[in-house]
Amino acid sequence: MLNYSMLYPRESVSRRAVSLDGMWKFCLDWNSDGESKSWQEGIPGDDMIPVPASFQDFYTDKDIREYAGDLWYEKDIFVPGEWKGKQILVRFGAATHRAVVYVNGIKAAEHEGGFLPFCADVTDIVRYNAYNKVVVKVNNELTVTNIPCGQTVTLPTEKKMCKPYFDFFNYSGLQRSVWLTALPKESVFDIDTVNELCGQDAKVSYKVRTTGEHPVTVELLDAEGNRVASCDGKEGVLEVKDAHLWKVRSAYLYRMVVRIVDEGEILDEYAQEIGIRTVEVKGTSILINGEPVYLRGFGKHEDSDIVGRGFNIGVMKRDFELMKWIGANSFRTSHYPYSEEIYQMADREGFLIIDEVPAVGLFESLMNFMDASTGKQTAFFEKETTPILLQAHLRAVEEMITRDKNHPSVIAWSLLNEPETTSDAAVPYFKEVFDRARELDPQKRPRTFALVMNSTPDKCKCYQFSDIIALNRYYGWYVSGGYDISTAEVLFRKEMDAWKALDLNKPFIFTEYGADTLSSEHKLPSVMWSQEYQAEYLKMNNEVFDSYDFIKGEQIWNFADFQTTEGIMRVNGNKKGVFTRQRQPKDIAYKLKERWESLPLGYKG
Ligand code: EVA
Repeated sequence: MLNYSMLYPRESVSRRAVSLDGMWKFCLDWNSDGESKSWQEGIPGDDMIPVPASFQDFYTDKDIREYAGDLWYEKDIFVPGEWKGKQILVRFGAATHRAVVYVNGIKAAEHEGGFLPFCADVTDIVRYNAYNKVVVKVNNELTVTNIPCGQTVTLPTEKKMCKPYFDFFNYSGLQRSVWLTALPKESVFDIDTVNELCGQDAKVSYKVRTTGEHPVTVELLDAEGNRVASCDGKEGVLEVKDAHLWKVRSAYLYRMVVRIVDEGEILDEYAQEIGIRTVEVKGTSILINGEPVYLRGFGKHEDSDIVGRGFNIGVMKRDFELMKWIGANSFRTSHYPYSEEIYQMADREGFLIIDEVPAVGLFESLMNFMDASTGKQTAFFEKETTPILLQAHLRAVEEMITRDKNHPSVIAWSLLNEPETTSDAAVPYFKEVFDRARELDPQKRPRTFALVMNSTPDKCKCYQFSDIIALNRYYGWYVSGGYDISTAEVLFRKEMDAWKALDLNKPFIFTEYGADTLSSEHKLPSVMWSQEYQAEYLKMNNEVFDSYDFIKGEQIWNFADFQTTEGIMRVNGNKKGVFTRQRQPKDIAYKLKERWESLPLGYKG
């Protein structure tokens, strides 16, 4: 059980939230001895850096961009005197990949895992009506005992270097917003909601956890602010007459107001938006509100120029505008849970999210995208350290589901990306992860994981855990690319026929397919890497998708070009974007728009 609340910071009659975003003092710890020099009391130098942002792309020195180790941040924060008697928290949207927080030199929190929020309870540490020094030691090294997996090596220069088992740059630092919050001593800690449709009406069952014993009341307000239902108690049912459903690309949000009351006095009030919708997998269909949907959209990244993986509110807005323009209805948060603001936007815009935990790189290879196509096996789950990895993985699943369970946009959990699945040792590991997700999710949403190329119907030992089978397939790129694309199609159909023969009676979706394409390259006739080839690749893949009625979605890899580790397979990053990294369309964007706008929502339903 988590010992801090995952609720997004919001103000109310009883709550205060002050943004700590902005410039923070910053320094690197080249000798890993910051603590012995008492940096927890204040860090040296006068460099400053923006938060939220990845630290890497601001500097001109390659040693800094590639730095692996501890990064130190510092900020003086003012705690108002009126907050005395409240619970005071410093809340980090994320610290990649692990952090220790000190306030006024005293250790206040420690967190492992780089893509989910945590709080430091500083109630007993802070001085009121005064400035307090927050120092954060973030570490960005990769290991096989935490997700995402990779190695950290020492070079002949004695500098450390991260070697990811995954295909995105190891951006790190304080990449999401930081808040200073004040909560009443007795506060709302967690909220569960479950929707049920009954004809025109709906029932929203809820469960509220608080930190005390006073009674709870709950109100549901419609989009105009009218009260449409209410209920007393920590558990209850809100009966909504003529419910306005949250639908795909046609969202409707209610406001759920939870109060802790003491004889008319409000001890705490927390309001969050919810959407009334159901999600279910039935046979080969994915049903939202009982109606079939065909997913069209993207695998994405949080990635942009200069700020790297740092949450960028402008890029978020642009991305949603592009997704609407192109006729997408969904995306996967490959390969880690995204910033909370992105889910809030998806809730408002009616996009469907497959929410992915950062379990990527569970396949021992520095070029897994290549090696998996060759059938390489790595016995990843047979390591001595696997039990430690599993604990970190389960913890991330718990944090993700607790954080995201009330978003109407979240329709499925992706519990791993491209793990090794061909050895028996993977099976018990998967079972624990999938069981835990089911247990934690009050809405019992479908669970899935993205199957790598070598997880074929004859070799994969884990697909049975998935409620939706999600395939990452690169026929025509890593397998038989270019003029050989007709071979790729034959192999692709052969694999799909084998899946069909298993008669799993489950929906299949493609969570990845794509071809690297340089926005500068045109060639007639096509060659690989040209925009013309990206179009041929798309056409072949679409024809295969359209030939199987159990295929219920396509999420192309990737929404935009993104940064990776440098290497012979990557041209200053992965270029499979439908849009450039600057969010301008490649030619293929127009073809996708044409296709996606012509596909009915319930295609093959
Ligand atoms: C690729 N293939 O090769 C992608 C990777 C991605 O970027 C994969 O899941 O199989 C991975 O991360 O372009």
